Amino acid sequence: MQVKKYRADSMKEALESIKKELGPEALIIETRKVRSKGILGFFQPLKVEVTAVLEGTSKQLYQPKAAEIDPKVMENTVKEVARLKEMINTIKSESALSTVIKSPEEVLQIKPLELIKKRLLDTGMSLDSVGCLLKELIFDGVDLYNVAAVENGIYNVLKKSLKTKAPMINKKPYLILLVGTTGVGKTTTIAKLAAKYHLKEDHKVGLITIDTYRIAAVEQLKTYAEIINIPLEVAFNKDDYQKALQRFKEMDLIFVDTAGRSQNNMIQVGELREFIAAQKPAEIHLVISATSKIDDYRSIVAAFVPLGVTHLIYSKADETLKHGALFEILTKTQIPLSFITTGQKVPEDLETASVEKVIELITGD
Ligand SMILES: Nc1nc2c(ncn2[C@@H]2O[C@H](COP(=O)(O)OP(=O)(O)OP(=O)(O)O)[C@@H](O)[C@H]2O)c(=O)[nH]1
Ligand SMILES: [Mg+2]
Repeated sequence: MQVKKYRADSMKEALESIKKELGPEALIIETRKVRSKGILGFFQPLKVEVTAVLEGTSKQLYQPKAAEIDPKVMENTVKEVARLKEMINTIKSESALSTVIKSPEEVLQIKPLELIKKRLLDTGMSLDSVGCLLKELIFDGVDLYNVAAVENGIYNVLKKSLKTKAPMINKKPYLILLVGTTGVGKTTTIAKLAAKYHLKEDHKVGLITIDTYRIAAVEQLKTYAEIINIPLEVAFNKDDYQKALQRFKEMDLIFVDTAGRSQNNMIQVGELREFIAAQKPAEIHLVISATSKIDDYRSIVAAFVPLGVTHLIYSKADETLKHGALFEILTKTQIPLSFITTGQKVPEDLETASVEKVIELITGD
């Protein structure tokens, strides 16, 4: 009896080599997916390893002499035997394959996957998204039995699904609007951004507020503008707004603070549209708070994105440990994240978004 292991890129290739070397009588006794040895093997796709045996006795079977058999019968028998052999080989290769490709239910019972699924669900990510991430691991050929490989695989899948982008500032004046629901941190974030771009990066920055519904709102931004030492214009209507823009035409950057709008009040959201139509901003950043509920994110995105949102800002990241919803929003909207805010302190609690930081937030690592 001859036993031999064959490694190939696919089951088909392995079976062809077996057939060529051992002949069609060879039996397949084991198939498994293996990784090439060494550190480089980790980055290679998995290979198929098939163990085949050839029974020595099969060659000594009784062979009738040609003369003992009617030639027609013989011809038919040879054809029939060939057909049966082919059938058996197909069945063998299919059953061999089925040990490699498992059903989704079985796949999820593999320990490292079960663990990572639980961890991702704990972040607040939806079952749907977790399923998609795990499916990507399988497509990427990750060794699902190896905890480190699964963790590394998840990192890579997250990395390719998430997008971040800082403001471009490629023309003058570069007009950026911050929009969002009430109390998410728009005004505080504008103060942090103004300090970053004026004090740290030496840009000429002007602030305009169109949030004139509350005296306190204007006072709040005025205080920040005075501390940072940059000009602030208050616009009660579109006319004021255009005049303010005109006064700031020599600025490098203009940030516009808007009133908090309920995503459920389309009239309020519509008022914003009028200002946007009066002067098309270079960028519109939608501020979403880490403390919102997942259902709220959906309606917020649905109400604000049609205004022409170009970036997302994730605020109040310090107020929760669960950031799975951020993955949902970024992947569903495909809008890049520009900044993350991590506290009430102006200007320090602001971070320029990076994919690594987002992954760190989501996975808690
Ligand atoms: N913990 C935490 N609090 C924040 C953060 N950003 C803002 N806040 C606080 O959230 C509250 C509301 O912030 P604002 O900047 O006034 O929010 P807004 O979106 O301008 O609110 P409206 O103009 O009323 O819609 C304030 O108490 C801020 O100090 C943050 O990143 N983390
Ligand atoms: Mg405000």
